[in-house]
Amino acid sequence: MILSVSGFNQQDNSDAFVTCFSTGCWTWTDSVCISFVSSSGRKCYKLVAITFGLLCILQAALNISLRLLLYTKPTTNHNTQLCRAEYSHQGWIYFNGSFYYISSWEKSWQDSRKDCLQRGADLVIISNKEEQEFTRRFQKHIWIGLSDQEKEGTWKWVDGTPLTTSYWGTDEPNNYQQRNEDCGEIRFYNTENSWNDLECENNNMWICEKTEAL
Ligand SMILES: [Ca+2]
Ligand SMILES: [Ca+2]
Ligand SMILES: [Ca+2]
Repeated sequence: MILSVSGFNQQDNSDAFVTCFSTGCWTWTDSVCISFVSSSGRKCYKLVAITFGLLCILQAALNISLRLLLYTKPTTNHNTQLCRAEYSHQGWIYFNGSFYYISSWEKSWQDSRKDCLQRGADLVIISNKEEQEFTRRFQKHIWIGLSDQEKEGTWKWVDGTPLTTSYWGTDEPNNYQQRNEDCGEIRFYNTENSWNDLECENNNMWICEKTEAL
């Protein structure tokens, strides 16, 4: 007897084939299920596998695209704007990559520095001409983060870096009248070379600087 099931042909010499209509499969007489896949079924499986693979690739491409879209500068810019707004609200001025806090009263150089440190900043370090111009615009005598307290005549910024480009006023620094002038201030604010060395115990206004770290 020959059985034909969905394209499957089988010679059954022992008459051992029986059907199992309840489960929709074919079984041998010992109840072992015959597993077979028709040629049209194989094609169907291949099509499903290829479609699934393509869907996976599309999903991966979509995920990568979304990540690239989310990791963009607008988010950073948004955070930067929020940060600037917050600092501005607290009285800081933003200029060229740093926030500056201008005091409204006077203290010694050391106490001024202490105030800056408590604000998470330090006395201003003047790194270029633009920053030098910025510090002059307040038209006040202002402590800056410069001193030669460690070694007379060797001027250093508060972060320990040596002074390279300077804006000393005429004949400054001079330890005027043999005074121990070890701290730097903006004094001659009407000229570009506005710096003076002064005794650190004098009271001045001061500028704190906090570098923008975003
Ligand atoms: Ca600076
Ligand atoms: Ca000195
Ligand atoms: Ca001086």
